[in-house]
Amino acid sequence: QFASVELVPGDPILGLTDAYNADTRPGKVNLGVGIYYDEQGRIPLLKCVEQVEKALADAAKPRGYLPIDGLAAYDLETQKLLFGADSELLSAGRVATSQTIGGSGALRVGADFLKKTLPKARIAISNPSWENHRVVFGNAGFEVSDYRYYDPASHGLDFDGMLEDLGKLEAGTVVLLHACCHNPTGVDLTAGQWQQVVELVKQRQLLPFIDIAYQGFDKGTDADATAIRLFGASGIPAFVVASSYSKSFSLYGERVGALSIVAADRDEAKRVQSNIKRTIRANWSSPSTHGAALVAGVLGSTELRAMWESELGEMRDRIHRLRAGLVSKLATLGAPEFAFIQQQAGMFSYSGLSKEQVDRLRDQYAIYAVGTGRICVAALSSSSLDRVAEAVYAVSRG
Ligand code: PLP
Ligand code: TYF
Repeated sequence: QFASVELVPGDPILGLTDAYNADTRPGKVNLGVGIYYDEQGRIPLLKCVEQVEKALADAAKPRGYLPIDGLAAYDLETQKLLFGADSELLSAGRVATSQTIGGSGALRVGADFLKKTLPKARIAISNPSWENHRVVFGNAGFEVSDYRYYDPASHGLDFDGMLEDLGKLEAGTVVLLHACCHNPTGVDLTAGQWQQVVELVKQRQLLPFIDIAYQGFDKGTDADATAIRLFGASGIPAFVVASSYSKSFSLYGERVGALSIVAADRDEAKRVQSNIKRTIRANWSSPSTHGAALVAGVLGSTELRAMWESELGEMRDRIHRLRAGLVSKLATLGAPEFAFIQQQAGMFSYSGLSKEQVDRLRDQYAIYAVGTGRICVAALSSSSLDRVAEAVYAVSRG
């Protein structure tokens, strides 16, 4: 039956972790996968999460199914975090939110819904983007194009190119935007640039699809949602948000995400939600209970929410310190040209290293990075930083 099935390549980023795990060299460093590690090289278990977890265990309950669109308290808290607790979109009932299997599930269900509702629409993603964007929207039947984004010469944003490319898209085209902490480049828009994008999107009647997987990892939970807040205030009739708590709650394996669709009014939002539920039913039927209970438990408590903001702030500050440390060490070694790493935001940096240099990092120094030169700054530690800087310096000069 399956004789003609061919072997397809695995995920290149997850494949790096396999190679790293099999590496027996001491001092090896994995800067491949997008995971935040603490100083001890562990994935943190946030104290706020642990408290809710203990309370849940003490009051252990039977596990019925959740509704198709998830835990109501989770959806509500998610809306407030994304759009702002005092958002007029929320008081007007214009946002339809569903709990999803991670941010990935939100992208997939959002893509399926859009394909069904707007079968002729195309999608444009940034060049480069998270590789899964192309895969998910392609599998949902979309023709995927890209708009200019990263400028290799400045290691920053090609904003003119971005505006020019967005300005050429047909009305009704879906535009995938990273709200903050762009994966893979670490290059973000300023609030002023976002406002220009909002105006262009409005004028060209494009449909924004905002992916926010790192809220709180650059400036803070509100500032990192600037794009959502500006689109929310813009008066456009519709946009989509796929969000993830994988990183911000350090709950990767719990698969906690959400899809929020902004509609023109309360009635339209209800009709949209009924369709989203049908799409979810055809995918995973209903989401899982535990992760959502953890997040809702934290966000629903004033005290635990403050604790979360503080723990998230510690992760954010530490990433900023690691960026500064890497840049300063490289400058001391004689490579001041890496200063741009401090301008980039979030877990990732496009280091500017070539595929060949990345290969040398791995072969000669047991340092793993993605072939595109993407490094996960959040996987450095004060103990690995000097070694990484020295290796980066060496391959950049060799
Ligand atoms: N979107 C972006 C830009 C990401 O980088 C990621 C995860 O790496 C996701 C979405 C998906 O997140 P999740 O692990 O919650 O599915
Ligand atoms: O590092 C990255 O960009 C991601 C990591 O279900 C990842 O590809 C891994 C597994 C997953 C989602 C994201």
